[in-house]
Amino acid sequence: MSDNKIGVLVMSYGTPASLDEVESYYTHIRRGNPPTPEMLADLTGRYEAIVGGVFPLRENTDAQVAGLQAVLDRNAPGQYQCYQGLKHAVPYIEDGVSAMAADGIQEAVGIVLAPHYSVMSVGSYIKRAQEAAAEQGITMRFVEEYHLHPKLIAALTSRVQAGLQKFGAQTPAAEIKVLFSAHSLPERILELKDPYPQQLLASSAAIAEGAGVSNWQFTWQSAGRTREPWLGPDILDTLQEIRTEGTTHVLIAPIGFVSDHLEVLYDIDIEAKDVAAKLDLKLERIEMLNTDPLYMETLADSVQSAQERG
Ligand code: FEC
Repeated sequence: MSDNKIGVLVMSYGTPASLDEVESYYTHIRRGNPPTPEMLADLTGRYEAIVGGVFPLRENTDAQVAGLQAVLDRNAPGQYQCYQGLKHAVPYIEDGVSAMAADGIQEAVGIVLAPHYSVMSVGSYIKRAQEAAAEQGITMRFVEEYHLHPKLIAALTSRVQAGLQKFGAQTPAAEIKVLFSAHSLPERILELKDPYPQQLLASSAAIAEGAGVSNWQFTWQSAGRTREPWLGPDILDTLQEIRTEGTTHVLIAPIGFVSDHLEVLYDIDIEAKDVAAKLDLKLERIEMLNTDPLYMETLADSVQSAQERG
């Protein structure tokens, strides 16, 4: 079908299709090591707690891929064809590359639905896609990051502004602490001079400036349950700390994520809210990007620039 179309491999984390698949999904995340029964029960419980076991990430990823395709079709009719490749669920990254090959695609651009680069996150998606593309004889280029794309920053800035309104007109913005957050990673990324922490701080600063917010800080969330140390401070400790310092209102902006999924709907909306309630801290969260038109344009611009750069 190709007619020299350029493939676009849109990569995302992946989620189980049903509660029955949580164990195999968790085993995949743990690089083939099955979780203990306690770990499995804990994760299953978290999925059950968010909207009764429905897995919103799958639908959101589908909608984001369709949204990106629509913008590419508008910008460059007939030139690009999107494919999905997931890190921990079907269709895996390798399946997406095989689908491109089956359609006769010879050239492709890869992009991850995560704006900040770490060798352990985006870098690992790219490595798998690159290896699969080499096997299939597809030439691939990659978007490594888009954390300061002006349209992404504009979309997040307006979400922070809307989030501040959630506390009501009687709460002055200066009384609200904005906590930007992202998925923690093992501390050893620091030895690798990984750009991830700096990129997250750069996005946070740009959004805070755009929204006119001076009372903000950055914190980590959702650290994995492994033996090695993960980047901190963790959001649950940060909530405690800012409360001790006198903060009464907090707006969480999970800018490392682009979708409603477990790490937001459970880790923020249930776990962090519960801690905040015990601390008598009013907590709100910004809306996630999902298919925000500015986010879709950020992805399309990034794909087209990578292709044009060659
Ligand atoms: O909604 C869903 O079904 C999926 C939610 C989800 C997202 C997500 C994003 C990231 N992760 C990243 C790194 C790690 C590392 C480990 C790890 C573990 C888990 C577990 C679950 C999980 N992650 Fe995830 N992650 C999501 C879900 N993640 C479930 C396993 C249980 C747990 O620890 O909570 C540790 C692996 C190990 O054991 O060695 C590392 C990074 C991101 C953000 C970038 C991206 O989206 O790729 C980085 C969404």
